[in-house]
Amino acid sequence: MSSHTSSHTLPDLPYDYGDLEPVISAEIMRLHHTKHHQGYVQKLIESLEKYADAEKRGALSEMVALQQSIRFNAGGHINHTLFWKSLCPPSRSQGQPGGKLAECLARDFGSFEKFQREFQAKTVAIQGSGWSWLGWSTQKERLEIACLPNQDPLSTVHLLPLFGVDVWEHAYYLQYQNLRPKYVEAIWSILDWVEIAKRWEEAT
Ligand code: MN3
Repeated sequence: MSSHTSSHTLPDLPYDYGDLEPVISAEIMRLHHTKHHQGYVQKLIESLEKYADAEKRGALSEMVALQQSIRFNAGGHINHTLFWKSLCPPSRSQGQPGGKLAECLARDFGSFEKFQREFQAKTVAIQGSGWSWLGWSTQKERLEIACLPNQDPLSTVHLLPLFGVDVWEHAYYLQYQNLRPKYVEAIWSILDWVEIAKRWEEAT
């Protein structure tokens, strides 16, 4: 394995699997991290190795054929790495942001509650598997909500991700079954706004 591809590894969680209960069960967290996220990392490494090999041989059609797998698995790795870091135990969550991020959310959405309602509605309405995000547009200098299918990372729509909600069924089905709105509603109480604000301040 080349040093280039072996740098992609499953990150440790900043808390234990059971720490997000009762919002997300330990069982979901363990499977999501050690099976799903690990799977994206593994397939990303394999696809990048095949790509490097095809590139060495100048095999353009093989390179193009590998791009979908790289997009999907790299997206999965990027998205989940951000997801884990944006969450925290309910006892540590601040409920809503403070400081400049709170001001910017109020400027761009009217109020935190209006942002929350819009985010909730758009997230619940995603068809099939995907993610919803709060992102920062460097070009427009404003906060935006974006919903993307599959594992497409926010960079594909030229936004910097601040936090995302995974609405693949593997993220909630064992606990919430078909009730995606209940899962999305509950996730507000485990967002780490200090971490999210830090990410935004680094981006702006
Ligand atoms: Mn997932």
